[in-house]
Order: sequence, then structure tokens, then C-alpha cells
Amino acid sequence: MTSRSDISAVRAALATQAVETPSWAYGNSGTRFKVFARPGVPRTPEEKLDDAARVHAHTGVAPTVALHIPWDKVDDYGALAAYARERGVRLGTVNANVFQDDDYKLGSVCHPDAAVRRKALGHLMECVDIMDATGSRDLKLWFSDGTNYPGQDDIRARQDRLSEALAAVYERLGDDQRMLLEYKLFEPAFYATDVPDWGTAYAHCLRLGEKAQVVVDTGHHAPGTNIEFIVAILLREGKLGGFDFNSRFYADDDLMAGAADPFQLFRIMYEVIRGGGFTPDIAFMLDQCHNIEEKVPAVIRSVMNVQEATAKALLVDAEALAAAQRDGDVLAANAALMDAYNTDVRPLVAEVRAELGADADPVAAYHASGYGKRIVGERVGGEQAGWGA
Ligand code: AOS
Ligand code: ZN
Ligand code: ZN
Repeated sequence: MTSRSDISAVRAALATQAVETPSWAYGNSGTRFKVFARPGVPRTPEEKLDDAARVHAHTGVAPTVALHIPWDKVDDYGALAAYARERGVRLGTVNANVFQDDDYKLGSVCHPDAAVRRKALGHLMECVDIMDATGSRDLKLWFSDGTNYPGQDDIRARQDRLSEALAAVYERLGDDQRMLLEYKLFEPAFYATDVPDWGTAYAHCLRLGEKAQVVVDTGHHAPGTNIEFIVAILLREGKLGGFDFNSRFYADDDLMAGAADPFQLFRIMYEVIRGGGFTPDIAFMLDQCHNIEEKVPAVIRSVMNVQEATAKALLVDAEALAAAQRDGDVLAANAALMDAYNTDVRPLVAEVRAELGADADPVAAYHASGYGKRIVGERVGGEQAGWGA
């Protein structure tokens, strides 16, 4: 059993948690079949920050907001950062977008045409300029690059082009800035994706240096992949930069974190804690789209799900687990994990929120605040975030 002093350590650890919410989760989104517009969605990056600030006010653990360029393009990023600060949040990771121009049909930084590669690299450099203005630490790179048919392009040459672009961006990074390289099994390329797995991302990051880190998007693996194993290995090698949390049932569904498989989220957070990764060095981000549900409470729910999984992982009785493992007591070892997972941590996290000056029941508090109704009245003509056009 977890002792009383352990519980206060768990509570203290939970109070330090920071989950970054994505600006695009607040806008309209959908699938390639249909975008269901929702009244009251933000019309500007500033309004997305207003929504993110609500999430932080109610949960107390969502202090930063990830930007996506050009979806969040503004003239003055310093002013946008100041706007965020006035609302009690900060700008976080800058997500680059080299996947939505006609030019990128055959890829971006891996494209066979040097002119297209230059254009893509120019955008990545612009993103670092934006980080300078916003004070953001991390540049998140996801490339939709890949090929659909065997022989379509040279697999090895594409890796060389990728490597060249990454090296140029790496050179441009400031001392306190990092690049987070995201891998994804598939989509939109069906035959070969240029950064399909953690091994490819790791190899590039290793070659680049310590400012290059791998980011694990939970939706980017084959069904049945043991993601916590990947997390353990990357942490062990000092190469885990962060997470894009979301849920998948079939593919890159980007549903609410902890909705499809809360047990997986717990196992991941356990490995994070076990590997000493529960620190600000790891970016705990959501990468989600809310297509049919109300967006702000969906983000709140996701943050709470991450928080509850973390609480359960922190409750694992490490001594009992280690003893059972030493003794080769398979059932006792498994029980040590399951005891923690099966604990109802909702009262505990409610206390943590109260201590942080947030709300014991954030979703109820959000609905009681009237904010959702107000934005429907005030915001006319909200646009989609960028996905699912
Ligand atoms: C795409 O599948 C990736 O998850 C990226 O993180 C992407 O940039 C993100 O979904 C925001 O557009
Ligand atoms: Zn992602
Ligand atoms: Zn994704």
C-alpha cells in the first residue's frame, strides 16, 4: 500500500504537471469526408488562446499552448506571446507545416526537386524565427513525406535530403531551443513514409546532437505496438523529447487522450516516471481534433485523463514491485501495477486542483461559467483549424 507520506509526494508531483494544449484543437476540424462546423469556435489565434486559458484556469495544469504555422499566423508574435501571458498562459511548441501546399505533392524536405526543398526549409527557418519572438523552446517537425509506389523515388536519397534539411535547421537553433522529430507509421504516403518509426527518428536525432529529440505521438503506431517500451528505450538513451497524446481506435484518429486506452496511457506514464522523465525536459502535449464533441470541455477532459493516468503511475508501489520482480513473482509484480491502475484517483486529483486554485470538477465548472454560451453568442464565422479541408 502507498503510505501517507508517499501520497503527499504524489500530490506534490502532480502539482508540477504541465500538459500543453494544441491551438488546433479549439478550431473546427473533421475528416476528409466532412468538417462539422461548431458555433463559437475561435476566429483568430487570440481567441484560441482565450479558450486555452479557460482550460488552464479550470484544470491548473495546462499552462502552455502549441502553435501551428501558418494556421496561427500573425504579424507580431511577440504581441501574441504577451496576449497569452495576460491570460495566464504561455506560447509553447511551434509546429511547422510543410504538408499543405501543392508544391509538396511529392514531399517537402525530401522532395526530388531542390527548389521545393528550399521552400520547405525556408518555412522551417521561419518557424525558428517565430520561436525567437515567442520565446518557445521546441520546434516540432512532422513530415508528410513519403512515396506511394515502389520505385517512385529513391528511398536512400530521400533520407539524405531529410538529413541535410534537419542539419540546416539544427544549426539555426539557439542554445535553449530544440527540435522534436515526430515519426508516423503511415499517412499520407501508403508505400514508404520517410520518418515512419522511432528508429528512423532516433537515428537522425542521434546524428544531429542533443538538441534533437524524438517525439512520440501515441496515434502513430501499428495496432498492438508496445509504446511504453519505446518510451523506456528513448528515455534510457536520453532521446525522448516529448509526447503528442491522443487516442486511436483505428488509425491517426486524434481523439481525446485516454479515451481509447487509459491503461496504455497509464503504462506510458509509468515508464516516464520510472525513467526519470517526469520533468520539464519532456514536453507533454496533446495533439487532438474534436470533430463531433464540444471542444473546450473535450480538451479539459483530455487534460484530466492525462492527469489521472499520471496519478495512478505515481501511486505504483515501487518497492513492492521491485521485490516481486526480484523474487520472480509474476503475479505479485503484475498486481503491484494493477493495484495502482485500479485506484480511484479522482478525489486525489480534485484535491490537487483545489490546491492549485483550479476546480475540483473542471468540466462542471466550465459549464457553470457560461463561457461556452458566451462564445457562441460572440464569435460569428469561426474557421476550421486546418485539418480535414
Ligand atoms: C500528424 O499526423 C502529426 O500528428 C503532427 O503532429 C501534426 O503536425 C499535428 O497533428 C498538427 O497538425
Ligand atoms: Zn502529432
Ligand atoms: Zn498525427
